Amino acid sequence: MIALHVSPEVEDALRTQRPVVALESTIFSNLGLPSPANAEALQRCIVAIRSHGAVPAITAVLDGIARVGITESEHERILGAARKVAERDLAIAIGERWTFGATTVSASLALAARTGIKVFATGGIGGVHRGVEIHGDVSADLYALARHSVVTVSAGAKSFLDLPRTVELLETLGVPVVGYACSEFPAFTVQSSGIALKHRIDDVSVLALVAHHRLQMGGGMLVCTPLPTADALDADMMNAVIERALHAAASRGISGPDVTPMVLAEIATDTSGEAVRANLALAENNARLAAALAVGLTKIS
Ligand code: PSU
Ligand code: MN
Repeated sequence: MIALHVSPEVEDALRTQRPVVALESTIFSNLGLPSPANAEALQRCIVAIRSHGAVPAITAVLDGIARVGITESEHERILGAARKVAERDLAIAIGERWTFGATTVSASLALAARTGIKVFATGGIGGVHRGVEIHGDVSADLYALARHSVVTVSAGAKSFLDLPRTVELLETLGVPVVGYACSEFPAFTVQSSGIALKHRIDDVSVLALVAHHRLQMGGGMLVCTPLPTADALDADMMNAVIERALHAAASRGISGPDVTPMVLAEIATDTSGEAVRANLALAENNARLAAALAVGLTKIS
């Protein structure tokens, strides 16, 4: 058993079978979003979850303790300088007593599963990086999605990834991918990647039933929803920005876990904040759907 602390509020909600939505902390840290947009993102996600009557459970490693659910007075710490904690890093962050380890999707799923939380919301999951045939970089998020019995809600995967390969690998790993009110895999700040999804569900209560059965079988599931039209960015514009950002990362010799934070920062600067605004909107939108799904799940079990 790992050193894991669940907040009294989250523990109480789980014990009384009320809806809980887990959140990662990388997106809210200095690795995910620039300040002060990160504080706004955190606030909007929490409000979206609470307004549905669900309880938010932010995951992080604070002072060497894996945490699920943090108090409002600790939110400030989530917005600060972080070291990235993927699932493989959890034991290291605990053993070495890291001050603030920001959990990625994979680490959050591991903690959520261990705690008994069924629904998790993020912005966009990690996936197969472009140029994988050269460097082999594939996010551990995909394997965590397959292994942990938690439903993830996201706006697809980050658009600077190789999205066709990401969708293929999810299939190989046996992860059901369902579009909520969309027929194509979303591309993060862009509404669609053009990749057709096998499954589309428009009704949250049906989605909850599907999620229920999947969780019973063991293993996770990905529910995708595109960001609202008003906040979406143009695909051609974003592609040009992404090309530049990836080129900048490569020419500085950035690799491994440092790629995602660096590329996100480049894109933020290059779009003069437009991508950040879209990122906030999609994170909030995902949190809202995740809360509705968590509520739907409590009505089944
Ligand atoms: N999506 C965002 N912002 C982020 C990330 C995703 O909008 O900061 C983070 C998530 O924590 C995700 C991680 O799990 O990037 C993936 O990193 P990598 O590609 O190194 O696996
Ligand atoms: Mn990687």
